[in-house]
Parts: sequence; structure tokens; C-alpha cells
Amino acid sequence: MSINYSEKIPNNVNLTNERTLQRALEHWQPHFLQWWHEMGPTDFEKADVYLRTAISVDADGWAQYGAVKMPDYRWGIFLADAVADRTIGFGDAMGEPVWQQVPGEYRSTLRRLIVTQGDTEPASVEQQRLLGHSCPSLYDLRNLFQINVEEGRHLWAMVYLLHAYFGRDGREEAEELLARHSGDADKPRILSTFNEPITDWLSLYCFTYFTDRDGKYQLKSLAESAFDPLSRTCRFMLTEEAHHMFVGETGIGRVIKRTLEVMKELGTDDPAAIRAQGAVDLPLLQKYLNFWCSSSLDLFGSEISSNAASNFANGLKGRPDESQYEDHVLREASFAMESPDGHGSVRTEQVPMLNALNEVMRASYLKDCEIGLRRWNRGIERAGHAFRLALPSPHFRRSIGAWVDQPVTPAGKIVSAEEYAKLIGDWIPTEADKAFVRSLMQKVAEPGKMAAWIAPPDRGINNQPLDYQYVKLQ
Ligand code: BYC
Ligand code: FE
Ligand code: FE
Repeated sequence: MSINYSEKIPNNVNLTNERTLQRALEHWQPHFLQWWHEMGPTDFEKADVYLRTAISVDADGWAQYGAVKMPDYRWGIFLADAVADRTIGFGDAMGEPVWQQVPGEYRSTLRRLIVTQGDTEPASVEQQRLLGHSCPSLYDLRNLFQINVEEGRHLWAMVYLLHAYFGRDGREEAEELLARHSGDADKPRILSTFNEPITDWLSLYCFTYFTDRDGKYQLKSLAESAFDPLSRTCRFMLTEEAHHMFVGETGIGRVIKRTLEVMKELGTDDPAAIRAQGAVDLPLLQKYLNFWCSSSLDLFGSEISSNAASNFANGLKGRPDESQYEDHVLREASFAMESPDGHGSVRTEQVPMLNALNEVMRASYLKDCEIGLRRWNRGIERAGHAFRLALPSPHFRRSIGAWVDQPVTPAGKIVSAEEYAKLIGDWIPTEADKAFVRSLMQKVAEPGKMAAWIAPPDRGINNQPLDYQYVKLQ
């Protein structure tokens, strides 16, 4: 079904034929716009931004590019096409037809999953709202705003489900999604990572690399859901998500490229010398990777989770790419789970696979995270340096699950609490590190120009040249 843009709310769900739902969403729309105006990138409302807008949900050619002022972006409701005769792909009801309505017994659980997903989207916009003032280039500024408007659309995606399938409770939750705010003392966002400030672009690249990638994995697992409207919504969100992770991977890659240039110019890998030259030394970058990776690992929930088990058994949430597995019921399977034994060592015990699904998903996520690291390390190796970037151990600095507050090093070694406290500043950014990174964050807004701490990208957006005016600031 094509997307109807002549309506107040662009959509491909035939909203005109559902007047009550349409009216309810049109009532929420100004609340969303007010939230965007107050909590989004407020100081850039007059800027013309070279944005892509979805015009269909086909895999190829779904987007159109053009100059848009962000408050005029056409946020809408786009579901991927229905799969004919789709059946439930996992869990105890495997093989039965998928649901077009919410079964009463799963109503509150499904609502909770949708609200949790929905909460992250506006949270990220709030976290990133001041970054425009310190952009390293217009190209990067445009990418930031592209991500921001799409995260706004992802909120619409979840709000549509809440309004369409959860009645009054759903409408109340939709209002609450605009009332909680990232980092707010009284009404914070639901998940931990989404309350961390993002005030520099190094953090933005790490966030889009690690945290948007959690989004990819969570969306993939919800795309498997037996609740078909949720599945279709998430499938289309995933096509938008790829660009967010691209910004993270290429952003970090460009920082490294510039650092290697400076190391070559100076003939040294001394961090102080590199910083004096206005670039990010590789050990500092490693600290940012450690911080955002460990925080994002918490987003998969506890290692052993009865929530995950029942969500899977009931068909609400599968594993990412469920079709890659043979066993889709998992009643007989078990998993060798590592946990701290309380005496400074690791204990491995067999647990039912159903209860280990958060950990299974975390492991596939980490494998995906490794791909970028390999690419970055190849660049470092080619430049003739022995330094290698690495992902921190999944047991490092965890705030959720079996490893919570365990003194584990990024290499995965359990140490004493004293040693951990002494060394943590070597592993995650210190106040001094953050102050240095902030000192680099000076706005560069001339077409084609780049800040000195980052290399230019290999190519522009949508075949435009690098010196294209991606944002016209007013
Ligand atoms: N922080 O059994 P447990 C994205 C709560 S990112 C705070 O361990 P479960 C995006 C949990 O809610 C993708 N609380 O875990 C990226 C539960 O509370 P209740 C977001 C946490 O339930 C960038 C309790 O602890 N999508 O899209 O198996 C930019 C025990 O739970 C945390 C989703 O997360 C935490 N880190 O799994 C923009 C998908 N972790 O319910 C967007 C929907 C756990 O007992 N959410 N808790 O009060 C879910 O599937 C699950 O809620 C979780 C947790 C995977 C998050
Ligand atoms: Fe999103
Ligand atoms: Fe995203």
C-alpha cells in the first residue's frame, strides 16, 4: 500500500477509514509537535535540512531527499507490507496464525514491551538536543538531524500501536511517552542508557554504534512477534535504523583516520602530543567505547530472565533472525551460563535455554559489534601501529543482571574492589578526559569544512558532493 501524504498524518494504514483512531492520533499530534519544539533540537527550527522522507515501504527506493525544516518533517505511520498467511514462528503456539488483535492474556505484557521500545526513541532525541551547536561539519549536522527526525517517527510507530490496539490505556501511555524525559530526576526515561547525557560527538558516534545497534537487535526480535502489527511496524523501522549505525561506524572510523594522520605527522603515539595537536588519542577512544558498550549491554536485561522466557514461549518476542535456528520451541534446550561465584571466580551452570534468551541475544549483538572493530583495527595495523581497539568484557561495569557491581576489568578479570576503584579512570572517561573532548567540540559550519579532530567521510549523502550545503542555517 502506498503512503498517503495528503492527510494530516501521512500513513499507509488507511487511517481515513478509521475515524475514531484518526481523531485520537490527530489529538496527540500537536502534543508531539510541542514536545519536539521544547525537547528536540530547538535552536535549529528555521534551518533547511537535507532530509530523507519515506515515500513507500519497498526495500528499494523508499526514500526521497530534499530541504525540510525539521518542525515541518512529515512524521507518519508506515508498516511493512503484510506477509500473506503468516504463522507464528516460535514458542508454544508455533505454526498457528499470527494475531491481528492483542490477546487479552498478553495485553499488559505487550503494552509494556511497546512502551519500553517507544520510550527510547524520544529519549535519544532529548539526549542529543544540544549537539547541533558543536557539529564538526554540515554533513554531520545533517546526519544528526536525520537520526533525530527518524527517532521521532519511531515514537509515532509505537504510539500508533498504543492508540490502535490498547484503547484508553494506550492513549494514556502515549501521553506519558512525552512526559518522561531523559535524565529527569522525577520522571526519567525507562532504560538506563537513555538517561546518560550525550554532550559531545564522540559519545554520539559511540551511542549510534552501540545503542542504536541494541535497537536493531530489539527490533529484529520484535519483528518476529506473533502480534502482526508490531512485527510489520518493526520491520519498516529496521530499514531506517541502518543509517543510524552507519553514522556511528563511519564516525568512529573517521576519528581514527584523523588520529592516525596526526600520529604520522608527529611521528609519535604519545597521547599528550596527540591531544596537544587537537586529535583524539586511541586510548581515549577506547575509554569511550568501554563506556557506551558496557552501558548498552545492560539494555538486553538480566542474564537469567523469566520475562524473556515467557515472552518467547508466548510468541511475543522471538530471537533476532529466528529463521537461522532449528529449534524454535526451546523446551528441551539448555545454555551454559557464566556467573560470578562470589569468591573471585566464574562459575558455569546449565540453565534452561528459555531463561537465557537475553544472554543469547547479547552474544549475537556482540558478534555484530566486533565487525566494526575489526575494520578499525585493520586501519591501525596498516598504519604500522601495535595498538588495537577491543570490546570490553560483557562482565565489565554492568548495572543489570548477574554481573551487577562486580569488579571486573575490561579484559574480563575479576579484581578486588579497591583495585577496580583505583583503575576505573583508566577504563572509562574521567572528568579531565571529558573536558578535553569538550574542548575539541567547536562548531564547523562552512560547506565542505571539517573539524580538525575528524577526517572527512568518503562520500556525501545521496550522491551529493561533500561541500554540498546539507544544512542551511538561518
Ligand atoms: N535499564 O528480566 P529483566 C532503541 C528492567 S534501543 C533499566 O532483566 P527483560 C533505540 C526491565 O524493564 C531498543 N531497567 O529483563 C536505540 C524489568 O522491569 P519490569 C529498545 C531495566 O524484561 C537508540 C526488570 O528490569 N527496545 O530502540 O527480559 C536510539 C527485569 O527485567 C534495564 C527494547 O528494549 C535497563 N537497562 O528485558 C533510539 C525492547 N534492563 O518489567 C532507540 C522492549 C532491564 O519488571 N523491551 N530492566 O518493571 C524489552 O524487550 C525488555 O523490557 C528489555 C528487558 C530487553 C529492556
Ligand atoms: Fe529508533
Ligand atoms: Fe536509531
